[in-house]
Amino acid sequence: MNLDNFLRTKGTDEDLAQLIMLLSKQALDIKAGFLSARGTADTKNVYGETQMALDKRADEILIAALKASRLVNWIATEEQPDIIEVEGAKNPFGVTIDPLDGSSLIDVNLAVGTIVGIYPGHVLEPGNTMLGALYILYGPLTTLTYTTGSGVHEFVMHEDGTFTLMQENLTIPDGKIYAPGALRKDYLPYHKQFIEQLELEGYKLRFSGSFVADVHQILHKGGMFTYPAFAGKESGKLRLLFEGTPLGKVVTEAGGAVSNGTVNLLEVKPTAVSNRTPIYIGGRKEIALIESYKKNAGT
Ligand code: AFP
Repeated sequence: MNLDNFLRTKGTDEDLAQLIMLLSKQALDIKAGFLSARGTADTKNVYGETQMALDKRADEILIAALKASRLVNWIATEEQPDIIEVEGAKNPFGVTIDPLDGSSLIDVNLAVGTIVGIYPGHVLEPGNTMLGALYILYGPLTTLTYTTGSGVHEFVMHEDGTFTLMQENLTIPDGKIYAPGALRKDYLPYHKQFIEQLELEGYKLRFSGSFVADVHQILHKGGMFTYPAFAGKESGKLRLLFEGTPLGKVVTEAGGAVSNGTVNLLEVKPTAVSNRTPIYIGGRKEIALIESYKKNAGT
């Protein structure tokens, strides 16, 4: 079944379904850039990071499509310093977009992806107010995984850019994969204890440098991903709005959990689009374990 029909069959709100379709239709164009827009751009993003040419291209493609469609009122992207307000928007929706997560891996041909969070209004709200979230993963296959709060569903892209259903109602299984970001020498004590416990239990290391690809693997195979707070960077590295909450929503809807080590990440109200956060995402068991270690450490 194609994505359009599936959204209809599921009784998805029409405006929301239109938005998901619009986003899905940009994947082919973005993917074409992997061949044509290689290398770095001569610019830096809000975080002072050098942008890849494809980061910029994906950002431009998505913003242009959203503006032209007028399907959303607010657009926040990791590549833009300010939230964009769309003139004459038909819907009050807000979207957060990481146009190309893991872009440092483009050069070495590893999987990267586009991450989108969809809000009923402005985006500076806790993740649990989201209407839905999705990610498009550009790997050997291009897949789109979305939730609007009734299951997590995965689609595969064909040569003409259309998506058909691969798997309905994905649920995160029990599994023993761990994907730990940051340098071990900088681990805080409670985090070190947590990682050592997973290693004792035989968890296998899988960390690619692309959050969206690593979380996708964990969604299918179980376990957990973390980019923690660490010595010198207590707020962590990943972005709350562009990475943490959208994938947190997907994993939570698939029966998993997401936390900053203390509370459910979806309950955190952002103060700025640039907010960073420590993150633990994956199986409920693993997330409960880190929260208990952190609590016991009194931090
Ligand atoms: P980029 O999109 O700039 O490549 O950042 C990727 C990322 O935010 C996330 O996708 C990775 O999990 C994480 O950074 C990797 O960080 P390290 O390079 O510090 O391992």
